[in-house]
Amino acid sequence: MNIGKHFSFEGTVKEIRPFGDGLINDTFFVETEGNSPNYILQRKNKNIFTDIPAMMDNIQKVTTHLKNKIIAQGEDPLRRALTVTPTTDNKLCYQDENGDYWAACLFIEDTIAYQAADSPELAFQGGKGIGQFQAMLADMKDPLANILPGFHDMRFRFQQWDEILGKDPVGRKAAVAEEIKWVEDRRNKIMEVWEKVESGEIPTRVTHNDTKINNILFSKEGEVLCVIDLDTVLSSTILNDFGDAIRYYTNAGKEDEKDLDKVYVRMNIFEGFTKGYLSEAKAFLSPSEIEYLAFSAIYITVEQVLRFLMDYIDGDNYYKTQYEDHNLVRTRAQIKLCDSMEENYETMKALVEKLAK
Ligand code: ADP
Ligand code: GN1
Ligand code: MG
Repeated sequence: MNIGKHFSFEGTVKEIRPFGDGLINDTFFVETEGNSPNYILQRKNKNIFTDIPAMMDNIQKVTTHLKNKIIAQGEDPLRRALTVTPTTDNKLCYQDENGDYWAACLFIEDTIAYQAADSPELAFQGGKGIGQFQAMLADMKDPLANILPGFHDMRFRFQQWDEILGKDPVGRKAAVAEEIKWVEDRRNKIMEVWEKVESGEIPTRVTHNDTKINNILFSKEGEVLCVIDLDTVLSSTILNDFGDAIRYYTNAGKEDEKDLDKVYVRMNIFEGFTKGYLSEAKAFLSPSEIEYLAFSAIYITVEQVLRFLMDYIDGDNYYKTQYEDHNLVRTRAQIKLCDSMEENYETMKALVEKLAK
């Protein structure tokens, strides 16, 4: 692959090969010879990120802020935060002849990106990682560009939904009437909470917005090291970070599990993540944020159902899919997960109240 020569990699590149299983970007591992560092190289998804240079500026601002904090704490800024590797002409990304944007960062060695949280201890570490990440960014003054307008904005999502359902471009709508009704039954409640963000009752802060477990690197000893995949760092509500993590960590099955009996909320994992998160975050959270923390898991899972189902109805233009009905399988698994969250809501709420004291 020729793209490597445009980046200021140390040493000689031996091989560049596909890596990881994100749903948005194309990720490659850059292996260098000898003791030189290895790298991650990504073709950023230009259909989703319409201003990739602005996105990279955001990432640079955030990682610079994080690194200053990490150095002040006496820790290693190259392991505890992402390090963007510039191009040979010192830009944060390279645009190729097809118009695609590429960006690179240091590969953080001896780490694990888990695909699932299989113990409350690991969930605790993940929660601590997200709490620390938000805490370190809480005093960031430099404003971030809004590179994904409407990303977790439910007013915008329902507008998109109404539009795509109105068009039904590939004729899939009739067969998913039951799933559509499931979303519609929740619209008012979700909008009621979103309005509190719009009115400022629930504040906005610098947040990650894609807190699934494989966007955190853990040490081999099981401690959280570094939050990665910073493409979606934005000014938003922390409820999105907490809720999305709970959606992902607590699920006993996979995000695209076909056997729905395997999909439900694991309350011990909920407790582990929430304990870790609040151990860092309760110092800066407002009462309104704490009040809606448990509901945010339901909120974000409804949003995820809507996004997978809307993409299915739209003909699979957004998420990478591996087979024809993949987005529908994802939709059904997320519905099952959300049903289980709704059943456990009172317990979740009581646990948050206890742990936030
Ligand atoms: P996507 O946006 O497609 O999800 P990510 O940035 O999350 O892409 O990268 C995909 C995977 O690559 C991660 O889940 C992780 O396993 C690995 N990865 C990404 N960046 C690094 C890094 N700096 N060091 C080590 N592994 C990384
Ligand atoms: C995408 O990039 P990745 O795979 O970590 C998506 C998230 C979804 C998630 C569902 C920019 O995350 O919002 O929740 O898939 N990212 C973007 O797995 O849309
Ligand atoms: Mg990712």
